[in-house]
Amino acid sequence: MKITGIDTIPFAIPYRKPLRFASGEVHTAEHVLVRVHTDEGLTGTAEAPPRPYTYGETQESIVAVIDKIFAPQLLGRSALEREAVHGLLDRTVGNPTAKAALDMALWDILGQAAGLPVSGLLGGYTDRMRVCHMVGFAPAARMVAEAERVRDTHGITTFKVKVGRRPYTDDVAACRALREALGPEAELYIDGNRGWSAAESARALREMEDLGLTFAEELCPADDVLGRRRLVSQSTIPFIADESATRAAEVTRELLGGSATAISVKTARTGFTASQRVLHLCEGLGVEVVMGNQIDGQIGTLCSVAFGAAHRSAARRAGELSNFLDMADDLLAEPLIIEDGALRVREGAGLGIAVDPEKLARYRQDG
Ligand code: MUC
Ligand code: MG
Repeated sequence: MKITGIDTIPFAIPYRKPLRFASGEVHTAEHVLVRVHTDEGLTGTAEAPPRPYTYGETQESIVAVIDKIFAPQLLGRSALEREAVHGLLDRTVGNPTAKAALDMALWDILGQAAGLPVSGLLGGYTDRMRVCHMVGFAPAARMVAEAERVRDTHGITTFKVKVGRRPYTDDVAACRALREALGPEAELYIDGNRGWSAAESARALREMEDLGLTFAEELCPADDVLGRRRLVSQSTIPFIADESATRAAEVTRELLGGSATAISVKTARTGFTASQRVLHLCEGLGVEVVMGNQIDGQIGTLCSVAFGAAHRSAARRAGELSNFLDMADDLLAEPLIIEDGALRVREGAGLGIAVDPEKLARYRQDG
């Protein structure tokens, strides 16, 4: 099962409604479709979403690092030897979503070769995940209207609310409006993308104490080491590390350093192989995980739910799996559907990703 070719296809699909958060905003999904071909005629597929404000990658850098460094290393290697492949990829630092897309495409090939779904190969815990919707910055009334629409249309009752604006009291008011509108049965947590200082975060958490938040994520920078440690030690709810803990070693550092007490797992940055390491590390250390969203399209979301549903500890919480709903279109031939607040794993061998050739032709940017 030798790797004979790797395609990197940049594509752009506009968002109907941009997503805004403290570290950036997304108006168009400018992602890279990654396809790995083998000599036995199998093709593994995944997508890489550039997030310069989180990892420093761009669409161009993802294409370049795969075409110029990773593809020459991998061509001719067995698609089934993931450890050997990662040994080669890890000679290059950084570039997490480029590496993750290659990893997931290799798992897709493995599943197809075995005639089994990847989610089953990874663990097969369940066939679906409850969905959490991420609500971006907008005036409070618009955030409430979005959450109510998503709840009424898709049955979603868990919401991650973007915070980190100044003054922080605007975000406190938005969270309060969401709690009042959605009632006690809705689950709410917040993500600051490092927008506040530790002191602002502490004040905001204190003022939201009665809102019954489940988690707080990345409210202030992890680089403010002592401030963040003090905040986390005072917090009465688990504090999720997302962009401060993007690899297993960083997870260990943030948790043991007292800068986080829960972890966001994102297949977009750790694929399946390294996501399993992060997940098992968290299980061993006794901290909760949440399946996070890298503002994934439908292909990325399919990968995320395949991984989350495969594992008991990842399926416990609702996964952030719904932001593709705001995209004007997507590449999948058969669109994902969220029903009764849940998203199902796709059946069939591999990841079950079938790209619509007409849509790919319409949205690809490489002529
Ligand atoms: C999130 O959880 O932070 C926004 C920036 C990023 O890297 O991911 C998104 C969502
Ligand atoms: Mg986050």
